[in-house]
Amino acid sequence: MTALGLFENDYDDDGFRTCGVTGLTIHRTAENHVKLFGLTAVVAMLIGGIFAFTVAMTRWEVIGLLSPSDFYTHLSLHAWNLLIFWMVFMEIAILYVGGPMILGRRLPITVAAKIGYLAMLLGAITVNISVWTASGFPDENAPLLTAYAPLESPTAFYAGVVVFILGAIVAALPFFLTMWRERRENPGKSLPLIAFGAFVTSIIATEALVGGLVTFGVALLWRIEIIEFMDPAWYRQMYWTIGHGTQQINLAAMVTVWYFLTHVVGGAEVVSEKVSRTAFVLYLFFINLGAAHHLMSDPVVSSGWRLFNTSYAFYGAAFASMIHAFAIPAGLEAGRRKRGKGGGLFGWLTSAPWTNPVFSATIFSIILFGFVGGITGVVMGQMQVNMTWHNTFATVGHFHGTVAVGTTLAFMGLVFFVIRTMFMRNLRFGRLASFQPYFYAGAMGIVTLMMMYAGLLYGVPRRTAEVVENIPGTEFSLSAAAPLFALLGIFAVLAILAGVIFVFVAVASVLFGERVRDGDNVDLVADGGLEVDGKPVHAYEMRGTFLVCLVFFTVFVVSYVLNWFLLSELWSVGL
Ligand code: HEM
Ligand SMILES: [Cu+2]
Repeated sequence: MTALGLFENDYDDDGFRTCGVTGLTIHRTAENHVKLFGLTAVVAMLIGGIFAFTVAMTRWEVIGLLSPSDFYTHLSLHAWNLLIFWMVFMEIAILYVGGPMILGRRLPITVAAKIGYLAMLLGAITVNISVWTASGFPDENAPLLTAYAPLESPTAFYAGVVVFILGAIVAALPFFLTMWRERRENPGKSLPLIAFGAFVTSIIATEALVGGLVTFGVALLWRIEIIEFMDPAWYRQMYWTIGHGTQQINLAAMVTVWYFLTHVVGGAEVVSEKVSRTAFVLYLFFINLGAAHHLMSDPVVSSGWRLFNTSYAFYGAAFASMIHAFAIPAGLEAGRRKRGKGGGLFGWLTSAPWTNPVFSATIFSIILFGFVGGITGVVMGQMQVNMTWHNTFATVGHFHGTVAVGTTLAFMGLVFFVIRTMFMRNLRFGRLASFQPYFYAGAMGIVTLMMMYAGLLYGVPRRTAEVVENIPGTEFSLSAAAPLFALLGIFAVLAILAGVIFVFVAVASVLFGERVRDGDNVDLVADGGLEVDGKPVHAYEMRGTFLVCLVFFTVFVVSYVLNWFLLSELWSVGL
């Protein structure tokens, strides 16, 4: 990699440089590790994306690419590579940005970062190989994302997961040490918002990873028969500490990236730091309780427990998301008006740098996460509606709304940003790069909606290779859903093509992009600059955002009502 010049930047004698775009003081150690984890994440995305193709072409039954047993192998690899490896490698990179880079410090104990990295890599490779080579029933099954006991998967699979989780914990240690040193050296100073967001993310991550270590550690012992009996209810409850917990890492990391990138490339300012910080604290206390939404049809937990966790406790987290949903566009509107880029109701938006893929990817992430993933999550996370959504394709639609358009787009924007400001390369195929977020957001947005409609309108189940043509042994026909699957298939191909373009542009730019010196990439900076004087930011109008929020709430209410209506029609509950 040194030969390719991937780790060469101009640092001073102490290993620091000042970034011409963000103004941050960056140390070589932090920067090199961000690059390493970021690049690896892109490779994981490529692998997961290949399986997106085979999985989608199977569910589009006209094509019917894979046999049912191969389908599970491919679906498992799709989920583990994208939801776990692509996201977690990126998230470690985000911790190093949010900690040492934002605070202008070096990355301490780099040996932990390297050991952690190697363990994560080893774990990820082991999981991939063990799932790919699993021989099948009875004790070598492809695990899907959940690997629910008592269904047995290969021993190496559990071991690989344990090693991966351990690696992620070790890789997070340098971040924690950075925070600890920062607090010790500057006891009275509050952390910048981005560092604060990264810190909250890291605590949520630790809970999830430790939970996962217990779950998969015990599962491994059970698989090698040191423990004789595995209680499926215990497993399910424990599993969701990581299964859902990793989604909360994704969420908190993504929101942190939103604040960061809208500021740097869009000129957003945080209107009220207190309010935004409070929202992060709410995540810290409430968001993990939302994991209970995965156990709503489990007989072992009481209705009171389910209701408390998925309604009352979960509202704490939903409320926090509403705060961010207002604060980020408001910060963008006020910040841009302050820079003289306002004008009318939406001038701050129309004048924004829409051809910059870092900006457009971030904004599409915010919009699609909010309108598609967020609303559906709150709707289906609530007990009654969940009973009818449960295990339908609509669930898959919901989480592609959150992770496949929401988080993935934000992280794609971040990768472009890292290429421009840390690899110091101009993007190759600039026009294609500008077009990529539009293409991916549009195509994947439609895929997500089709998934949702297939579940909501026809009750199509998830995780089965064949439904439209044939549900063995039943009279229940889902053939009416076939047109939706045709649309799903076509747009899935387009979305995957957009993913290919992303990987292609990213890799081509890192390897063959024109090298730039610091200062030559300032075109990225929001017009009007990062530092401007003027009235305090909250003194500027935010009426555009207000209108957008009203639209958001209207969609919310309509979705809510429609869900109750459509699903009760579908299942004829109580008749
Ligand atoms: C072009 C992009 C993508 C397409 C076309 C796609 C398509 C699909 C399809 C058709 C399923 C199968 C659902 C079923 O039969 O139950 C699926 C499952 C899944 N996808 Fe994707 N997906 C894409 C991107 C992503 C991304 C970016 C992520 C995560 C970051 C992701 C995470 C998952 C997960 C976790 C599952 C469920 C696995 C399970 O049930 O255990 N997908 N996807
Ligand atoms: Cu969840």
